[in-house]
Amino acid sequence: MAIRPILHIPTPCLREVAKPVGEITDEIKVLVKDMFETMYDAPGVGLAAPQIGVMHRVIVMDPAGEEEEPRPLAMINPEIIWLSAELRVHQEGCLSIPEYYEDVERPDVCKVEFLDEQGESHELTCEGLLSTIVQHEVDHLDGKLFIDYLSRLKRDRVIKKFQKIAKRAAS
Ligand code: GNR
Ligand code: NI
Repeated sequence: MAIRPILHIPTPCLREVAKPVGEITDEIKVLVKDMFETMYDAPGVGLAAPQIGVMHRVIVMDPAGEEEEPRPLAMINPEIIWLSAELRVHQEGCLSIPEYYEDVERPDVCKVEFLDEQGESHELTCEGLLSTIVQHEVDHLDGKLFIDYLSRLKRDRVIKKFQKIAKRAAS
């Protein structure tokens, strides 16, 4: 197992669409293990494969609080098949946009269909924090980030800040 480096904006692959997983090979199983290790090390409550530069439709999550038992959840080829009309605001952050947090309004409840690591198909109704995380992670698979839901002013400001950081690191 390995902790893999997490990419930050403006890395281009964070804006690309990830490809569906065909066969669940050993390579995919190692990817899932590495993603859990990377997520728990960060620490974060979710991670999408593009955040470590792998353009496959794989996400991992753990919505458990610090005092609770871990609840690891891995989804391959997740598809959101239903969203509630009712919306809810959660404060979001992203490991690819470190130390930046803003409120985002999203559907309160979602239903997601996905494959587990054994290739078994599941349907799960998600509420609360898990619903937010699932929607945030599935967005990553489509090159979308939570800052895309903010005002242009806020989004441009945070993008500029990270562009400067990247330039400084490259020089
Ligand atoms: O660790 C994370 N916390 C979080 C908080 C609110 C809404 C979404 C998230 S996901 C984030 C980890 C991450 O960047 N996943 O892609
Ligand atoms: Ni994120």
